Amino acid sequence: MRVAFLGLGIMGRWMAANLVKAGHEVAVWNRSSGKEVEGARSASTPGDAAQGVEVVWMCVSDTKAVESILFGPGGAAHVLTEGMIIADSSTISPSATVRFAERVKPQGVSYVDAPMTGSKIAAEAGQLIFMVGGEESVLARLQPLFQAMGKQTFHMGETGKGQATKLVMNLQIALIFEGFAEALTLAAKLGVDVEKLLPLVQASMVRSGVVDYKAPFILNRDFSPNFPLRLMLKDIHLALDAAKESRVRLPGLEAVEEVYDVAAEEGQGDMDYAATLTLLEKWAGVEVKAGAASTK
Ligand code: NA7
Repeated sequence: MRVAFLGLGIMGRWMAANLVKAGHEVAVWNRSSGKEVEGARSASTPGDAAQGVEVVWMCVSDTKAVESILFGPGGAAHVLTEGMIIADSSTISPSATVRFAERVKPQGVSYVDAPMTGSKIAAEAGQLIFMVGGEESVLARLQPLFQAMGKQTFHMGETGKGQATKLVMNLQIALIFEGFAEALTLAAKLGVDVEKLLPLVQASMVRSGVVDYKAPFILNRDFSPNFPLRLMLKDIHLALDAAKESRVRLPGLEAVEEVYDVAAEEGQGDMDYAATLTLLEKWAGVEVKAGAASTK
């Protein structure tokens, strides 16, 4: 298929590369220059990338970024033609997604929200899991692209439901990781060896994919970004906004938001969200270390 891929960040560059690898004709665009994908045409604007394609796929930071690459100067919406599909793998506001879809509908353009789970490693391996909102027939047309970038696609309902689902998924990741990080911090303070604790966690009902994924990074003190803290904080804000719009209270997530706010203020925004552990450690005066629990 002819695809425009907009946004070559941590996730997007691998997704676009996998589309090229699968034999699709890809034009890429990124806001800042110097990011390219081998085998893809580098376009000068989102509109230039979208010229004459069947699908415009986006993967940028936030709601404002999506709005600007679609509707801003040089945006993709200016060159859309009947029958084209817009697919958005950014994590953004569900209500804004519905508004964007309504804006392009008169041009005969279908809009699918397709945020994903699985971080950098899954993007690189083409093993992402997509949660998708949109019409069944449009999803069917996108199957070759989903297959090139991911391993599973879950159809959650009409446009906007993919984003709503993503927020409730990341709400759980943030709360599960916070529980794990707080447990490790208290364990260190109480003198429980983390290397003895982890096999117990894995053998018990406490076990989770989040713990499986994050524990090795924590033991290596590797907080380089697989999923940057600033993006998890953005998703926490999106979930709290959606909760407010629908009059739902989320006291646990509100508490976690404060931890992320402080961590971001302390300059950890570009580190992995697992770096929130170091803030808990600082407050407790301990460091979680393999082999021994030491007091700083
Ligand atoms: P990254 O690695 O932070 O990449 C973000 C991308 O979004 C990157 O290409 C940015 O361009 C682009 N961006 C950010 N703001 C804008 C604006 N205003 N206009 C156009 N492009 C913009 O994020 P990930 O790849 O990890 O994640 C992408 C999304 O998937 C995000 O919603 C996650 O929550 C899930 P830059 O290179 O900075 O010029």
